[in-house]
Amino acid sequence: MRQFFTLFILVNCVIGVLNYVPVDTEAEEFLPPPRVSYNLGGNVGVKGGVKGGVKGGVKGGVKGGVKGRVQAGAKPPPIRLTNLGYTPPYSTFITSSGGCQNPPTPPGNGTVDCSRLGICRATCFPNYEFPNGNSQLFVNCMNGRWEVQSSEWNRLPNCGPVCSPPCQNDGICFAPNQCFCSDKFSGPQCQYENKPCLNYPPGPKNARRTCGPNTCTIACLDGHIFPHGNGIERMECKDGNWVPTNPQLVTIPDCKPTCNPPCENGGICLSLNVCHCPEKFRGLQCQYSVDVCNLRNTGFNGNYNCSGDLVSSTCVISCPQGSKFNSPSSPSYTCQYSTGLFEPLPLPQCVFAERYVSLKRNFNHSLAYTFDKVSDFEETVDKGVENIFNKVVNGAFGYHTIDVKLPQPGSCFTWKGSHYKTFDGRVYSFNSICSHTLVRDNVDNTFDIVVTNSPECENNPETCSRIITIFYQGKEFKLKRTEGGVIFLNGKKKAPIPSQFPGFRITMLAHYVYVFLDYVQLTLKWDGQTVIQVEATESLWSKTAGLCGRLDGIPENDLDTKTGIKTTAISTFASSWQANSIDHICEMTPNDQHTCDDTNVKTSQGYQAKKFCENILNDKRFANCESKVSAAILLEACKWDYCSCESINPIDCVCDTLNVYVRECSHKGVTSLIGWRDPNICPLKCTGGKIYMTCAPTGGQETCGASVNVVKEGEDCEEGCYCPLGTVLHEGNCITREQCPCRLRGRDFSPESVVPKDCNSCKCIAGQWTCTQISCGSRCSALGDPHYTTFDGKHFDFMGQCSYYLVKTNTFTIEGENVACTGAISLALNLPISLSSGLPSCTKTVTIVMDGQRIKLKQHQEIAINGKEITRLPQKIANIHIRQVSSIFIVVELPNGVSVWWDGTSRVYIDMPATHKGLTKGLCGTFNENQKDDFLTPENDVEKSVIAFANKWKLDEKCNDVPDNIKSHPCDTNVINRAIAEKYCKRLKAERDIFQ
Ligand SMILES: [Ca+2]
Ligand SMILES: [Ca+2]
Repeated sequence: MRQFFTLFILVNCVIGVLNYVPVDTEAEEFLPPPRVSYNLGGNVGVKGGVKGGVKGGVKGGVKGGVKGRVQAGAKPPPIRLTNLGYTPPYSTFITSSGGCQNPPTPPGNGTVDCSRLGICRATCFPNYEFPNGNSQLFVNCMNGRWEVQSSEWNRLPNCGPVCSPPCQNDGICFAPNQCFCSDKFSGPQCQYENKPCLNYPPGPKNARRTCGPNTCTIACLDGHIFPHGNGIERMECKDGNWVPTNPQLVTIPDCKPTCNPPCENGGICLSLNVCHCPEKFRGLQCQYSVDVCNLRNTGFNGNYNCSGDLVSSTCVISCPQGSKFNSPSSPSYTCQYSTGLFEPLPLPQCVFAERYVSLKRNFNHSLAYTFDKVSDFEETVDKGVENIFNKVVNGAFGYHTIDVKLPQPGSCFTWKGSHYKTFDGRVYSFNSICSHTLVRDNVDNTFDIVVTNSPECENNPETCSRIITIFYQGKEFKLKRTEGGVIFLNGKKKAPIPSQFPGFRITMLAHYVYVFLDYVQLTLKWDGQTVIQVEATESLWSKTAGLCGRLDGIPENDLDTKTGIKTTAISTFASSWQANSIDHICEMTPNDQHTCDDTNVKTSQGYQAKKFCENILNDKRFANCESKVSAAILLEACKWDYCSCESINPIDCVCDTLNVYVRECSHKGVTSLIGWRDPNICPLKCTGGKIYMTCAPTGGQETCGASVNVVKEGEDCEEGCYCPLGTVLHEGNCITREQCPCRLRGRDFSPESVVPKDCNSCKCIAGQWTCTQISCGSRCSALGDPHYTTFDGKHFDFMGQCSYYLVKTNTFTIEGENVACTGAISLALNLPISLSSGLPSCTKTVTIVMDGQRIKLKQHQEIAINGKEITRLPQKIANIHIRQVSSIFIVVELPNGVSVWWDGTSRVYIDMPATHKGLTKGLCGTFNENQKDDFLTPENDVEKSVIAFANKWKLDEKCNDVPDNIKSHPCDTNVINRAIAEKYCKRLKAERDIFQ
């Protein structure tokens, strides 16, 4: 850095010296003999002077000052990059045609060369420019005076350094591409807040998260809102933590789907426009009472057996034994909830020989009514519809059953590369090397999940795994296993796990990969090998298709082919769901030939398999499962595993089938058998100090970093290998929290490392940076056309044209003198004529009063101390140091640590140390980390309006207050400029990602 800086300055001086050399005289206007150009070091001996002066100054400055201050907050020592006391080489100048005796004074950081016609050209050094953004200006000699062409400048302004990209957050561009940051910010462009938020906040479900370094916007996806009704919320980084800007929120909740029209009668909006109705209501919005289609209300007096869904109910009617219809009957009668009418009409009636009464009973999901003959009445037992049904039929009694299939969640599996269990409980097996649609949304086509066996499956079942492709929201995601572990592809690009996209989350729990398709409420769990579990909520009821079948409570339709044909042939069904791509068609017919031979012959392998599987599936450890899921459905799959097993111990081959059995039971709510594994049966081997647990530790596996945890509460029970209590996971091993390294901007730091951060220091303790909490100083600025930023960061514009207290304390004051931005200042700021004609005001001088000393900083860096002009810098008076800190800025350092930066034109910055908290008033506000009281007046009232506040801080009562009619923002009074202003200003405000 030091070398670079020295070199840089030398290069600039060399450029200046080169310009000094007279050039070829043959060309036209600009080449008077002798042609000379003047550089800044005019009064310094060319060789030795440049070397000694510049080098020495820069050295000290860079080491202790500029660099040190930028990084660690030290104060800049005196450096003099330029010599503004110009002594022109008169002897070489030829009197110009306008009557000027001397050449014009060259600008700071620039040169001048002249033609014989009395026209001179001022050129800025590279990486410098004039205040109007040009790098050249022309100067004419008129009536013995030099005038800057097409301007009101009465002398050449200095060239200022250019920082590109520009300094942010009130950083001062004090040398080319060198920003001097205030205490609160750091980075090359002062773009980093000093206590940055190291990770982005977790994104809620069904939301899109957009983050900059200091703010995040969280917008619900279309058709979703936050529970409190908004569709968008913001978070900001406050002292390293993400905090919602909405004061009513502590965290940002998940976005909930909306239903339009809304669900009625207590129905819950389950997913976009899907209502989940209470038991007594039907209809897409739960708007109808279930009684609307109660056949009993029609007065029908016989047996009926109804089934239906949210939209309609269809009943088959019959007459109890000993009675008959009074007119011909239809096979079934259907009632739409929207009309409440059974059709066809009319319904017949039963004609009874004897008198019957009816009894009504309620069951879990169905209703059953019995007609009992009065004399034969007996108490029936609530054991479900079937028992009652049999009893009443056998006893020649009447019945009513209403069997309504209300939406329910479901769980589908595939495992061992050949077994499948549908949502509705069908289990079947086949082998295929082709890709198949495991499950898809057959109604809205929102997703499609395709599975393929990896090439190893054919010859090496040990390393067989599935390749999963998910088509969702116009994107393709792929999951597959490689030697290095599971990889996740977003399109063609490898993406990390965990990751989160709108409506899509992926994470790992132990060795399981979890994929959440939040938008359609589908969860996919993969053990990284062949076990895949697909969990669908009620919102996918009647919508799914593929090898998982249609989730509708009807197992009989689960083997329907893609074109809807009923079949019992697994190979026909499976081949219909082959997922062929345009460029690859798989022509193999799925093989559903069972691996076992005849089961009936006692010596056969099939017989052995049956015995083994019945035994293991009926083991007492699974006893609690039997009531929810019959083990019998997995018998054939287990036999298949046994007969194709190449391991010495057949139990090794049926572990996945047992795992599926337990997971299905767990999905149905049986949690008591989650810890089914033991050292003899299907143990999980753990490495890296991990131990087997049936559920992840609360909140998921802790890791060293504050990892992006995309698992929500209730989604985190997964068996596997986890770090024991008191340890955390780091690169595959369990270590104590104290051993964790810390990360900062992509780099690891070992425990106990210390890094400086602004005026504080941070130490790596247990994987977290712990920073000292020294409060830091702050910077107030008054820039050009009147933009003010207070110490507490409040921005305001004020057009007053008097002198005002920028800072007033009990021990010193800093005053700013504002004038109309006309003439030189206006031009310096490159203001359009339309503006400079009236409204804006600019700082013209800054005056610091302390300990009886009065230091006035004026235009062109002229300085007066107690009314006396000074010509040389640095100066020291009553412990107040005044020095040139760069080619542009003068800084005044007060003994109490306050420093004032002035650019000699219109920009003033005031750095206030933390020791002055609570002590300041004036246009720079009350420095107390509270913006709300920044408009404090001398009378200790807090004003609401800028003008009322600022007018009260003027020094001279006689100076006119800003009239009320200037209250409006210039963009409001000049609407034609608004769009272009916003375009340019947006660049300054553009947020940059600190992790990019
Ligand atoms: Ca089904
Ligand atoms: Ca304040």
